[in-house]
Amino acid sequence: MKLGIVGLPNVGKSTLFNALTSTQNAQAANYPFCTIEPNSGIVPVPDARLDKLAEIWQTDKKTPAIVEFVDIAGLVKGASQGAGLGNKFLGHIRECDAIVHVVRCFDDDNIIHVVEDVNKPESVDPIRDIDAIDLELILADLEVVSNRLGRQQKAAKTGNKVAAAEAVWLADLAAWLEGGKPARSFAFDESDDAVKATRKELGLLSAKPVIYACNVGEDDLLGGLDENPYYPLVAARAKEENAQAIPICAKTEEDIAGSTQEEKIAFLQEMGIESTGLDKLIKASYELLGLISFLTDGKKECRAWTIKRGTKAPQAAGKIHSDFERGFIRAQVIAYKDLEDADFNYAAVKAKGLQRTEGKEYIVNDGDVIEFLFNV
Ligand SMILES: Nc1nc2c(ncn2[C@@H]2O[C@H](COP(=O)(O)OP(=O)(O)OP(=O)(O)O)[C@@H](O)[C@H]2O)c(=O)[nH]1
Ligand SMILES: [Mg+2]
Repeated sequence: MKLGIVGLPNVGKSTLFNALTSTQNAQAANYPFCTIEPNSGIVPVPDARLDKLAEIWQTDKKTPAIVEFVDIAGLVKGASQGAGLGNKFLGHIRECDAIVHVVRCFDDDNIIHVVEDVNKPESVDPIRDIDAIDLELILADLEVVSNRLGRQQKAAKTGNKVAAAEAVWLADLAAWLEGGKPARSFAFDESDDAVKATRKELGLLSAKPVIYACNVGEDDLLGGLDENPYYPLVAARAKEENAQAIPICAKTEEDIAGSTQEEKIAFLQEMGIESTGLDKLIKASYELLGLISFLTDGKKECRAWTIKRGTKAPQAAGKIHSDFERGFIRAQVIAYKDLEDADFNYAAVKAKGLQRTEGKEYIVNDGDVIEFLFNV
């Protein structure tokens, strides 16, 4: 599961990516840093619950959940027709499960802003910019959908009923995209397995879930963004789309990424903010992918494990070891919140009956602290 960092050229995508990945480098975590490609990096997911458990247990090893980000080169208007670096980069987006759309929300005359033509600088206008990127994704999708529609219409003429049924909704989808609307807001018939399968096969770019990362100026974070005219526009747009807009100053984040945790906390206190935009962005990205964490704890290791929301106990156990899934007997579960409320007094939690015994059908919740019993 990975997120592609997408946006117009020069809006701060690589700056954000560097901040994301060098945080990881600086953190000297207990698992190897993993650069899959130069433009792809694994980033630990901040989790205060895991930090607390590690502290309580004085654990030897703390292993956070991770999420992968890919820094994709800037798209310009016309990319779907091959302009700029064009289709190659649309291909990179296709391989991602979700999109972090970086939108320029800072003023700086020294940083050229281009939407269409590298030789034609433009003003900062986040909504126009979002539309420009969206349009490229939509046009790329329209091509994919139209091709398939053509094929299915042909097949329908030879009496293929399945193709005929598909052609009906593909035509609706094509009209939707032609209207400039992204596939993510199209009403796919989710109850129909054939529709779901085709949807997956199409790999539509504009259907991918999105988070807007609003790259604000260095001074904007002070004073709670009151001075920034652009962020509210993106926030409103995101709201319409049921998406999130997260303000972030990529440059500042990059500057402090190499600092120690203590230095960062001091810096944030000075700024009067709780956590950096980067932390929020990573957490929101993880959620956007439909991922949650369950926790295992102990002196040897405290660890956050990644599962898809809705995963049942045996499959969650299988993340730790396939034997755990195969020989699953039951799970001993404490909700993190219950531990916290009891001041991490495990005996008290158990005495209150808050350690639950769960079986094969149990759907694991975010923040469950679990011990699996198995037999192979
Ligand atoms: N003032 C200011 N400048 C920024 C900020 N974020 C990035 N920049 C500057 O903008 C320029 C472009 O940043 P990049 O991160 O390379 O932009 P990009 O989106 O990766 O660009 P392409 O890969 O060319 O599409 C650099 O000179 C950055 O220092 C910011 O928050 N404020
Ligand atoms: Mg870049």
